[in-house]
Amino acid sequence: MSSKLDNSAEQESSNKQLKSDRPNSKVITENPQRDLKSNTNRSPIENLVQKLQQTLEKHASERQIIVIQDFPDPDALSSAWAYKLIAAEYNIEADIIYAGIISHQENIALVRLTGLPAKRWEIQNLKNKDLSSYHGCVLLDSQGTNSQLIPLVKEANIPFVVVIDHHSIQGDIQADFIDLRPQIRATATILTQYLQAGLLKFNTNNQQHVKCATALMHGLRSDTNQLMLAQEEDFLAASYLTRFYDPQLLNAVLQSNRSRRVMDVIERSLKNRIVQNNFSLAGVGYLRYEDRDAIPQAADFLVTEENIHTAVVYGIVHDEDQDIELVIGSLRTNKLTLDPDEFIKQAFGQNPQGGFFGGGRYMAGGFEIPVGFLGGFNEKADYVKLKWEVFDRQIKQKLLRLVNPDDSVIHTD
Ligand SMILES: [Mn+2]
Repeated sequence: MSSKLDNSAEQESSNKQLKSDRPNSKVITENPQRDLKSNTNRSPIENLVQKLQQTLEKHASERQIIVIQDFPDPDALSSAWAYKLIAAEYNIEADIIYAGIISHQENIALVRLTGLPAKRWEIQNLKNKDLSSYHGCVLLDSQGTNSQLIPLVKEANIPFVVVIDHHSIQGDIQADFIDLRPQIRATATILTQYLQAGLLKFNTNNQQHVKCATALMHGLRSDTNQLMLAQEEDFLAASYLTRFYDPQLLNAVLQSNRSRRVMDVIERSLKNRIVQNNFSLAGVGYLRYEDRDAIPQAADFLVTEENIHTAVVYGIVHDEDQDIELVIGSLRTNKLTLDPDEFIKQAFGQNPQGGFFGGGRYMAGGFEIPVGFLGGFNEKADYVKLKWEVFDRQIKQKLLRLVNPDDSVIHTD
C-alpha cells in the first residue's frame, strides 16, 4: 500500500512555499501532554511520526537494506545510521549499503571516528550479491536515482518500505511510508525530528547514541552550509542534538585536511573556469573514481569568487578497475532565485528511460551522465584529449544556453 504524501504544493516556488508551510511545520517538543494515539489536533509531523511508527510495527523483525547514494555524504550517512538505530527498536535489522566510494576526506573521517556502520559493496561483485534475505528497501536522503544498487533491488523484487528525503521530487516512487520535504534543509533534520518525537530516546550514557548524534549534527551542518542556510526546523533539530553530541568528536571530523589530489582538482577548476553572467563554469578533465568528491569541493571554492553567484564544476570520472566512465558535475549557488534542481533538469534533460541526469536541493545540485559508447580506456593521448574536449564543449554548450539570457530559457535575473 502506498501512502504517498501530496507534494504537489511543494513543487511551487520555494519562497512562497516556505511562508505557507511555516505555521504548520511545528517541530515536536517534548511535551508530556502530547499523545500520539489521539487523533485530535495532531500536527503534520506528528502524523508522519505515527505513520512511520505503524510502518515499522508492520515490518517488525524483518531485514532491510538501506541504500544510500554511491558517494555518500554526511547527511545520508548520519540519517541512515539514525534510521538503523530506530529500526532496531522494532527488531528490524537494517544494513547501510553503498555501491560507490566514500571519498571526501571529512566523510572518511566521520565514518572512521564514529564507527558509522556503513558497508561498501563493490560494483564488480554486485551481480553475485544475494539480496533475497532482505524484505524491504529503505531510501534516505535519496529517491533511488543516485545508486547503482537500485536496479538490483528492483530486479530482486524488494519493495521500498521507507523513503525519507529533502531533495526535490525526482519522479514517481511507491513505498509504505514516504516523507519528502524539500523545504527542509537536511534529511538529518527530519530524522532528528523523529528521534525527538520519541521513536528512539537518545541517552548520553550510550556511546552509539552520542556518536550518531554527532554524525547527525555534522550531516545537518554540512547540508546547511554550517547552519547559515538553516531554517527554524534545522535549528530546532540542531538544538536538540546539542544535548547528546560530542563537540570534540565533531571538531576532529572537521579538522581533516584536503588531500593533494583534491587541491590539484581545485587548481584545475580555477585555471579552466570561464565566467559569464556571474556564473563560473569549469571542466576539470579526467579524475580518478576515488577523487570524485573533489568536484563539489571545487564548486564550493569557485562560488566564493567576487561577483560569482553560481559555480558548476564537472569532469570525467574514470574507474580503471571497472572501466566505468561518467561525467560528474556539481552546482553550487548563492542566488536565491536560482533553483538548482530546475536548472540541472533544464540543462541536461532526460535519458532514454525518462530519468533526469541529475537534480538538486536548496543551493546545490549535481549530475551524472554516462559516457556510454565512448567510455573506456584508450592509450592514445590525442584520443583521450579529443574525447574530453567533446564532452567539455557539449556540457558548456548546454549550460551556456541557460546562463546566457539571450536564449531566455531561464531568467536568472
Ligand atoms: Mn541531504
